[in-house]
Amino acid sequence: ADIPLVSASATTKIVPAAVKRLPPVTTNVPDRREPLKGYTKGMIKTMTAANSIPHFGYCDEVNMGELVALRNQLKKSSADYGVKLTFMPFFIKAASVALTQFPIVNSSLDVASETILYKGSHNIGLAMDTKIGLIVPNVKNVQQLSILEIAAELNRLQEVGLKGSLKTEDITGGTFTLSNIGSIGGTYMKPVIMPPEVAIGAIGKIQVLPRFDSNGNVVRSQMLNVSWSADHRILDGATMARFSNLWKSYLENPASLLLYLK
Ligand code: CAO
Repeated sequence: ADIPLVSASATTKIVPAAVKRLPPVTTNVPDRREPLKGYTKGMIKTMTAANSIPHFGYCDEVNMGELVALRNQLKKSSADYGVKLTFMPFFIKAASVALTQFPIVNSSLDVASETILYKGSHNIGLAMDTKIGLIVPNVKNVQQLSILEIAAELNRLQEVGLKGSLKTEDITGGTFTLSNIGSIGGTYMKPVIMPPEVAIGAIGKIQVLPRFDSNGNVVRSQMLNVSWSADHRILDGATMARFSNLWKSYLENPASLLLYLK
């Protein structure tokens, strides 16, 4: 049987009929000015600062077949604990294990003191789409957490985030960010780094596509795209490619992650 890859809402076709009420027909809509507030104000500040970072991009695709099957197996056990298990906890844990090998991807550049600060904690941020705008809470100390614990913390952040009541500690202290736009749609993206971090990854939607297996046969494959942006002042393409290869290897062979779980 086909495994559902995205929620019904994410796969629902967008048809004009979905717009319940026709917009009023008028050619005379006056301009409207609205004061900036809340998270939008914060986003202006952060993204303007991000603009001073020389970004470079690196993209790849990941075969999600094994992870899709594994998550399906584990969903029920997680639900027994009242925890919803999506792909995010795996993306986050795989990133943390890969960051252990590439600490510079989890660092900050201090231009004034000409130093690089390697962060001990993997506080992995996730871009979250809420009614009040984009917010980026982070899961603290992912290096110490099981996948179930990450999932539980994500559930909490999502619940509190959707209510608009995240605490300052939830949205500060991030050291690396992932943006799963794939829960909405899309393949590639051009994510913007959250200063003082030095890298961010954007994840597209899992798609069923034809790919060749090792025997040269075309097989039905569940493919996911990742788009990294990194600070080219201290990171180079080769480092990001190696980091991405490692992250990808944990997702393509999720059993290999077991070796590093605490
Ligand atoms: N491909 C396929 N399916 C995906 C998917 C992907 N990339 N990402 C999520 N899904 C699935 C989930 O597994 C879940 O499926 P089930 O219902 O079968 O369990 C379903 O879609 C809904 O997931 P979710 O969105 O509730 O949870 P999540 O942990 O995957 O993602 C969050 C959480 C907060 C990252 C997401 O809700 C969100 O806000 N994404 C948007 C991020 C964004 O706006 N980025 C842009 C920032 S720059 O402007």
